[in-house]
Amino acid sequence: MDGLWDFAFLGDVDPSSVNIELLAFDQRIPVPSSFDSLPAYAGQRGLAAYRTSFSTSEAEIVEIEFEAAGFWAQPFLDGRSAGSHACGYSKFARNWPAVFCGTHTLVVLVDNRFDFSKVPLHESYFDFYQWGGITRSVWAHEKPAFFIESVNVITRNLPAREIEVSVRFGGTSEDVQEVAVYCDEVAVATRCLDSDATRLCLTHCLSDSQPWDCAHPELHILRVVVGDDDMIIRFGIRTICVSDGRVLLNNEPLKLFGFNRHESHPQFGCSLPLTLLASDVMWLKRMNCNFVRGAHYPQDQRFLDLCDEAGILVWEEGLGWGQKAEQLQAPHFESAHRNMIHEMIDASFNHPSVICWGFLNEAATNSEDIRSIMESTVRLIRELDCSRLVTYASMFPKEDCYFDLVDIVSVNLYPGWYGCLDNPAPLELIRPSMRDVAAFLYKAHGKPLIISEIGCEALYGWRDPLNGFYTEHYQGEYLQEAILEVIENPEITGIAIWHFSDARTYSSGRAISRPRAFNNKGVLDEYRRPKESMGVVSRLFASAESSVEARNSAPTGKPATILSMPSNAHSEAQRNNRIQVMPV
Ligand code: ADA
Repeated sequence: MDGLWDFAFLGDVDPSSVNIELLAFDQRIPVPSSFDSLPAYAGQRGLAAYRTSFSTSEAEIVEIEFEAAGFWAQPFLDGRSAGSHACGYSKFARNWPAVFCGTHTLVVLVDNRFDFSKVPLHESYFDFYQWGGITRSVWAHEKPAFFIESVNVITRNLPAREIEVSVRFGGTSEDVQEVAVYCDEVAVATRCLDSDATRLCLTHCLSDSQPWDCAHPELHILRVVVGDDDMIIRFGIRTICVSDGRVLLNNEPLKLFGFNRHESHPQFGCSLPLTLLASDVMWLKRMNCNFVRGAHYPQDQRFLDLCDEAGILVWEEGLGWGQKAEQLQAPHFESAHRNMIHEMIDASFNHPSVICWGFLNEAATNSEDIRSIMESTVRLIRELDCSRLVTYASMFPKEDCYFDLVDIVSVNLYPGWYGCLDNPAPLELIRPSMRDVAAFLYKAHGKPLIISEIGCEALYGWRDPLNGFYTEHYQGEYLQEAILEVIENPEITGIAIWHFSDARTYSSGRAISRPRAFNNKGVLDEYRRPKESMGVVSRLFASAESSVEARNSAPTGKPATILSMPSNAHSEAQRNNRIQVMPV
């Protein structure tokens, strides 16, 4: 359904007071886009209306699927609502039964105002700009009376290359239905379903295939057909687990080296064109990353597709940023949060690149008061997907109350940046602080540890003989310290540098510590122009494999390896281990 749609910005209006028949559309704008990143509506918050039309031929049910729209959205098909949705980053669908054949009008009300009572997952204090609109693609599906709701694939037995396929059905059927399953275009199973069946589960071995991993991201296509409906998904054969304080991909230990990344661009808001997504993935590969954390919300499915193809491991997480106990305890917060987690896992289930689910970045996890939502969220994630790891990024390495719940302990640390006001040598704080935290956490939990954020600000182009805060040079030296510690410390399993590219944040008074109203800790700027640190990160990540192997140590004394470093990537850093920080 992507293209130019009719548009009206209604402003400070209550959606329940809008008569959608009487709307006057005075603009045409692209879907998808962040309307408040476009010149005509830049920075505006309020209610907006979108309209388009499309035709159906013989559907019993029409489903409209939004990859993302928000923060709040309510679609109307031919004037009929099928319910609203409250989260700007998760994929959702609405169904309309008994739709006539012919041309239909779809109107969507979208609201990008902060309102805890209505969109409790969005807050204006988050340190990233939250754009509004129909920000990702929209699809219309014509569905028969009995249809496929989802197809999920997990790897059941790696050596046997055995997969388990779970199919969920929706709607109703009077007859016995035949289901056919094809893998890589070869028929692999047929089954007869009772008329009241809602699920089908089967296994299949792809004996001649290779597991998906960072160096060889082999992908397969599965197609399920029932009656007039079919669904096609892509998957990889791989396992992910933890053992002895290590993360194992396909039973091989690995260290994770990569970035946090926001979906953000000054021109496009959070609606990134495919070219930019592909270019971001190329930058990750060029910097020799094997890992990216999708901070701080469910990701664009196209980005995950690209990571599947590139062999980049992904931490995908729910929307959340610094929530305090009182927000987390509100019953409507918890139900919105559960709904969003459900939508994220449903949407991303088959991406082999996604290895762990995260949630509630930097929440009040130093307080026992949020035990209920922490426990119920972890339980929900494990119920929905037992094939991946669970974690959350904490800002309380030594006071966190919930590391017992998760598979990976993850902490955000900013030594040498925040809180070192009068220290004359802030770079010297970085490695001792990381070492101290890692030793403490390993002793306390014996679990893999990811440094889920670490970094400092550098203003693009700012070079200065003092090489102090905000210079590109300081950032390069800073990241060198952090990465070397991860390479050399067997108690640290991974690092996600904060962050990939500069990203717009608050435009209000909160931006006082954010020059230009951007979070400037990117190794690239917001237009993806490299800073000095880009070269440092690339060289050190390239050196990581041999450095860690040479050290031959892990918390339990087992040898460590790192996957997915390009063979030509061994550099000067490998010889010296310590490198000169030099311009790109
Ligand atoms: C936190 C937060 C990030 C960012 C970062 C910073 O760790 O999780 O979103 O705000 O701090 O730049 O200070």
